[in-house]
Amino acid sequence: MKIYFAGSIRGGRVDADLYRRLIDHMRQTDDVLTEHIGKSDLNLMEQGRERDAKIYDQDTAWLRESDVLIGECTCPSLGVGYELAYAESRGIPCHIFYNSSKAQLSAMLTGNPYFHIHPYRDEQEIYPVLDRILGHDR
Ligand code: 6K6
Repeated sequence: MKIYFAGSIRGGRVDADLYRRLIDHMRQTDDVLTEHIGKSDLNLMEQGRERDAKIYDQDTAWLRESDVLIGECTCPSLGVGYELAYAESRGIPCHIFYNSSKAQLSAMLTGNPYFHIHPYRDEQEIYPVLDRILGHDR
């Protein structure tokens, strides 16, 4: 499966290590188009109109070719919210994970039955759910 993994960049990098572990797990079996989300590269934050236009064009192209969007939404991010709405408008299945002991999700996500919402309290709960979504019950 082609997976679009969405996680906060300019919204805050507090969960970057978690993103990297989730991406590493999914890469064992599937194709994660957005591996860079888990990198601890400070250039991620660099801004510039032309650079941002390229990021937008590339990310929306990847989204259109994805089979599924997996979002980690504990750290709120405008970009991830946009990607979720973009994926919904194109009928791409969206699975949203968030740590319910650390954050509350926007009602615009929890109130929309299109989204599959997966609250968790411990990271280890995520992996079997991911495996099931990707069709790899272990
Ligand atoms: C260079 C190398 C790696 O990353 C960069 C530059 N920044 C971005 N590159 C790719 N996608 C990005 C970048 N900044 C934001 N995004 C997309 O928006 C990602 O797909 C994330 O899921 C989402 C994060 O949005 P913000 O609002 O938290 O930045």
